[in-house]
Amino acid sequence: MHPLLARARNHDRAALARLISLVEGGAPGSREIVRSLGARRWVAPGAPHVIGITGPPGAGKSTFTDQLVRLARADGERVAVVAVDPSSPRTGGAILGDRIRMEAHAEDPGVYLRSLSARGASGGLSRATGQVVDVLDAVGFDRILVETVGVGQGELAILGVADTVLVVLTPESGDTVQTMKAGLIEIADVFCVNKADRPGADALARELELSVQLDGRAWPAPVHTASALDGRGVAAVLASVRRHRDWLMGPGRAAWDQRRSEGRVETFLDLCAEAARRAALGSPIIAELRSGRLRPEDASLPGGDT
Ligand SMILES: Nc1nc2c(ncn2[C@@H]2O[C@H](COP(=O)(O)OP(=O)(O)OP(=O)(O)O)[C@@H](O)[C@H]2O)c(=O)[nH]1
Ligand SMILES: [Mg+2]
Repeated sequence: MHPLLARARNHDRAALARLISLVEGGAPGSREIVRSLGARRWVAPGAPHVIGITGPPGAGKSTFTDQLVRLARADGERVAVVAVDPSSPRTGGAILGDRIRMEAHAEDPGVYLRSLSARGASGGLSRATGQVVDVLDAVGFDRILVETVGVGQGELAILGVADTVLVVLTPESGDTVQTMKAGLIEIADVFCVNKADRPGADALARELELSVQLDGRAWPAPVHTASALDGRGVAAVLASVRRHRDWLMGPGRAAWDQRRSEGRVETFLDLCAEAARRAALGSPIIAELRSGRLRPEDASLPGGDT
């Protein structure tokens, strides 16, 4: 076992942070570490339970995540939070808010919060996310919450890593929902219309409910309204999230297998892309391109042109 992993398992946060940085950066040696982790999440659903939290910028994902952490801690679960690319596409304020929230848990060894940015992960952010989740899994966290900004394409990557996807919307998300409805229904295991203290939450929730019914998925995503700011409705959302996990462990096992099999392929493709990029950066072609002697469309690709 890697010495950092052994220390991280013994609740050494500094060791855990270093381990995550190694894996996040994707340095060649880190593959060996990931290989040795024996992450449980690839084998069977349930332990750990990986929850993806996605939704438009500013929907309240971080506030919601914080409430979920409090509830899960109250139940004695060890919880880790991975905030993926919190700086994008929004700026300063959100990160500062996340940092303040993180500090609130700094003294609690049962909570670990970490943000990952596209900058820290050379190449594939979704590769880095999955492998960081593997680290947290190997260290023994029961719930791993992964927050990503999305409603578009970004959140599709979360399917490769999350067991349960919670989509957080707001009453103002009506237009987004109109255009994205099919995509949302496809990825959401639980819906939450947050900021229900504002008008329009119930109408949006009813609309979503109708769409879920019409879609007829084997797991019809429950639709909730909540207010993360004061915690109202959050416990009901957590209950649905837990029910979804129970479903995956029983009748929904085939759906889980399907997601994991896609996750294996996606992770591999990310690793390939990263390796190709690293190899290309080390080749003389780069200098040719810089100087203008070569155009990108004329440079030969590793693995052959198509
Ligand atoms: N009125 C109201 N405001 C809320 C609620 N939940 C969160 N907010 C506010 O919405 C703003 C954004 O909250 P965040 O939790 O940072 O949202 P986010 O989705 O994580 O944002 P990004 O990570 O930047 O996409 C903050 O000012 C929160 O205080 C809610 O239930 N009601
Ligand atoms: Mg956030």
